[in-house]
Amino acid sequence: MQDQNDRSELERKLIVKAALSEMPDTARRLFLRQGLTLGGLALLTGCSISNNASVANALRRVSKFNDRAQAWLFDPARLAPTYPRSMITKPFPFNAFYSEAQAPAVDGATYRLELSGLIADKRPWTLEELHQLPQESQVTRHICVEGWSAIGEWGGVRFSEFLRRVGADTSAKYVGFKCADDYYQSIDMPTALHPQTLLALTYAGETLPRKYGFPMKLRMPTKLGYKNPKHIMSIYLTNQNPGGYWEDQGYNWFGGS
Ligand SMILES: Nc1nc2c(c(=O)[nH]1)N[C@H]1C(S)=C(S)[C@@H](COP(=O)(O)O)O[C@H]1N2
Ligand SMILES: [Mo]
Repeated sequence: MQDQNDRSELERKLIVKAALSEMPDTARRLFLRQGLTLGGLALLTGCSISNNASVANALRRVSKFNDRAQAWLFDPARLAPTYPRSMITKPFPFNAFYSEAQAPAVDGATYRLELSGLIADKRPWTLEELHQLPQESQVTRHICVEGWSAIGEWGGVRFSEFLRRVGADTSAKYVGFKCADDYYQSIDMPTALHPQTLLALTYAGETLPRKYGFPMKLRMPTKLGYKNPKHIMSIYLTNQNPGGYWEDQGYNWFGGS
């Protein structure tokens, strides 16, 4: 069996670097201060790091640990920064796992938002009904892990208010989302209830354009771009983590920004 001591200095550095990149800023600073070593990573994850499979496993554990650390560090009362309208990025970038022309075209007239899981009133919602709820707007920064960020203006219904109206069991751990494309997402309940988490129906004061998620997206300035599902068709509450499109390919699940 290859011992961690047999690894080259370069290899050790690369593994530690990969582990660090899985950690949120706060945890990273803490581990850097304590001098994270390969041995430290083994201790932290309780995994041996003797071969490539065990290294992958250790990194997955760091990501899970990262979820717990981020959830622990998440302050439900702390607001993400907001910006003046003059700072809005124009044009606001489009991003998806396909090109802009392939964005799903949802028919707003027949649209019904489906609700399921731990929710008392599962009656589906028309777009018109969602527009009749109290609306608010925010100018916040969207940060994509692909290396860009942009400031935009979204308007819509405070998600906590929507959850209250439908009799959601807010002791449930997760809120899951299914989209009109093959995208799916899920978030933790504290983020769902955060005051800046919006069921967004507009962009820049206009009906949410198709490319940005018509008829409705979830906008959370406290989370990275990929956590913000566009074209939401159904919402469900559950205690089983539903995962997410990118998370199930290795991205960190909590995805705080
Ligand atoms: N339905 C759906 N939602 C999605 C995605 C997607 O491919 N499909 N991509 C995510 C990613 S990675 C980003 S950065 C943002 C991009 O949103 P935008 O087009 O409004 O900039 O949408 C997120 N939500
Ligand atoms: Mo993204």
